[in-house]
Amino acid sequence: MKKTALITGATSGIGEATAYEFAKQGLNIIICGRRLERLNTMQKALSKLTYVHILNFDVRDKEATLNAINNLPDRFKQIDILINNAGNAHGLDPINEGNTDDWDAMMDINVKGLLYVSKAIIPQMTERKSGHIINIGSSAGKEVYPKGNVYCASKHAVLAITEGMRIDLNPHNIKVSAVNPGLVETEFSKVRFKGSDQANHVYKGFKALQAKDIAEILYFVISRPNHVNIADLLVFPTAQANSVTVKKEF
Ligand code: NDP
Ligand code: 8X3
Repeated sequence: MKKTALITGATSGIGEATAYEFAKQGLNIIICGRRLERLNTMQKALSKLTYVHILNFDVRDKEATLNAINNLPDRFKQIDILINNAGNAHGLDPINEGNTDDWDAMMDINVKGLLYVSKAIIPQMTERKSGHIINIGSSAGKEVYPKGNVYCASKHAVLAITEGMRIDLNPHNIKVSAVNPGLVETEFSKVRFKGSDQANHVYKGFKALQAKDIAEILYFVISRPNHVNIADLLVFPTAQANSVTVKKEF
């Protein structure tokens, strides 16, 4: 039987590319996000390849999240793979100048949103004694860089939650993985810099990772044999050595 994957943050970047990759590989997919128009367009395109269901909710809204996932149609009720990808950075400021709305957004979406989605899906996995949860962390979850403060904290939290999940879900035969990318050229910087021109410079002068690169890695991670769990994976563009060392040529 075809497996079903639920992908949060599927309306752009890594999540969107993952939806295309998984559909191409024949998985049924549930694509989630706030921008309904994009979800509709994707559903139209991807339905040619597989069964696609849309869930339109904000991961910050606990009730909406639980309701959406608890009321899936029969064909999509069994979720075999959860890709916890929804998230963003909001702002890049020294801690003394940080905006509290940005802090709220990052902790509420990247950390609490991931927990709400997981809370809605884990019970069916523990009951079946199978499933795979992949949390999209970041190199920012492994090291802190200047002005990254709260975004880095949110991704450090994702890594801690991933490790906690792996321990607690171990008796239930559930795989838990973290995939931690470095610089990926998506809408990430547009969101971080709130549409300002700064976003246009982030990926200049080197070849950044593309969303498709991460999508292909995610398919590799989910397609290992039952006894193999890729627990933690860090991936940089070749030009990047760590969060602050990037070889740029202009
Ligand atoms: P994008 O901005 O392209 O995608 C972010 C996705 O998250 C969108 O689909 C967006 O959908 C969704 N999202 C954001 N806020 C919410 C919310 N409140 N409720 C529901 N969905 C939400 O960025 P990326 O693809 O780059 O980011 C995906 C993940 O990868 C994030 O967790 C990010 O932290 C992580 N990451 C990114 C890196 C990069 O360099 N780009 C590197 C390392 C990790 P919508 O707005 O429609 O709701
Ligand atoms: C995104 C990568 O370096 O912009 O998580 O924080 S970075």
